[in-house]
Amino acid sequence: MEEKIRTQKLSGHVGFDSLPDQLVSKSTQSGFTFNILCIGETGMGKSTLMDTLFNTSFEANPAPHSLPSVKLKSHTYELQESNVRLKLTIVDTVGYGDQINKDDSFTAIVDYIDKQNDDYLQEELKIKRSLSTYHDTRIHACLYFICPTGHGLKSIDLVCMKKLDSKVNIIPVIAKADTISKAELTKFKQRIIQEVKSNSIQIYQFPTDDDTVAKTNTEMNNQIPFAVVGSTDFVRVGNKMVRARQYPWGTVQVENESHCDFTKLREMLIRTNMEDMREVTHNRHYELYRKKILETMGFTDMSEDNQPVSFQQTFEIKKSEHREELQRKEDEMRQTFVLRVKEKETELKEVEKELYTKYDQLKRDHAEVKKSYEDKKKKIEDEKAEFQKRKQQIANQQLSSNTLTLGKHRKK
Ligand SMILES: Nc1nc2c(ncn2[C@@H]2O[C@H](COP(=O)(O)OP(=O)(O)O)[C@@H](O)[C@H]2O)c(=O)[nH]1
Ligand SMILES: [Mg+2]
Repeated sequence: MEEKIRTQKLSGHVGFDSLPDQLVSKSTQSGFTFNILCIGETGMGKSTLMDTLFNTSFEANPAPHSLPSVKLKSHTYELQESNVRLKLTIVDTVGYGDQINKDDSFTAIVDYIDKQNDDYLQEELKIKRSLSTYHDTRIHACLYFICPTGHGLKSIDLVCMKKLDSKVNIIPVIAKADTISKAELTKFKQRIIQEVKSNSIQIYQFPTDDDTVAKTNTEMNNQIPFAVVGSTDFVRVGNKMVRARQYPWGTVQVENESHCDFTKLREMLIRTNMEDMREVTHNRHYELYRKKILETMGFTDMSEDNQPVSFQQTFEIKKSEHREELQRKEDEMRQTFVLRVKEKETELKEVEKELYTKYDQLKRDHAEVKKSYEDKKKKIEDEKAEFQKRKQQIANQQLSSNTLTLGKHRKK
């Protein structure tokens, strides 16, 4: 059914033209959150660049080079500029690229990003949600620090960016750009862009659909990756103190556009597209994560016959499937049990039979032995009787011969 919507004219001022102002006032009151992930080898200037970007000094301790694995460390800061409050989280990849085997340098990073998305999803799925006060830690911008080798990307860079490109807004930057010459830098940028394209890595594109920023954003999109320089030192230029790096042959001013692209990065990241990155994170990257998780949990919007399925229906189907599965498992277990009992029974019967046969044999053996003993005993007794008889006979014979001899004497 097509819904017809009519355009209606108002005959006087109503007041809902204040809606954008209401929105501004409400957002200002609740404050903003922005989370940056810095990926790059130790000593690549990540911490320095963060200090330079937000014009403050965040943390002091530099990370060591000897960690056995990559760890992600996050720090959250409350910043305020005029009446706007920003809760900024900076996540650092400590130990990135320091191991001999760099094969899974990206795993810890992928896990971290997924975990932040999962935390948000769990909050969304709660019965009692508090999303308005929830501290959203999903990564809005991922600055990838490229080593200024002049030789193109390393394999660790390509692998890591490829793994992350559907999960986060990647903004590649050439770190320590003051260490590479101007001519080399142009070639280096071209090579990086070409490698990113040939590996079909999706890096974040500044939005060009809003007319007010379309022109600058298009221009800036063509200048990626920005070659940046960071510094914690200040140098007097004219009557102003500016962030700079001093060398024996001259000074590199961080905010000087002819020295490096730092101001472009700041303009794009903070002043023009911060909100877009927050939106893209929520609408694209988080949405993709959420879709994947809900699908693996078995939820779907459309059934196999292309009918819309509600959450409730899927839940019911899953429940009955689960119940059937349980029943099936129970039956299976019961059958196995009966089978095992039968097996044991036959086994026992077999043993019993064997025992009986053995017993019979023993009985027979015993009877035989007994019989042979009795035979022997009888034989001995017979011999004994014979012996007694013979003994008697001999005694009798002796007696009669003695009597005879005595009679002869008397006759003499
Ligand atoms: N030449 C140059 N050195 C830098 C730059 N940024 C930082 N450094 C230096 O590199 C070293 C490591 O910087 P750090 O910010 O601690 O690196 P992280 O380990 O990536 O956080 C420090 O001595 C910085 O002064 C840069 O843009 N150019
Ligand atoms: Mg650091």
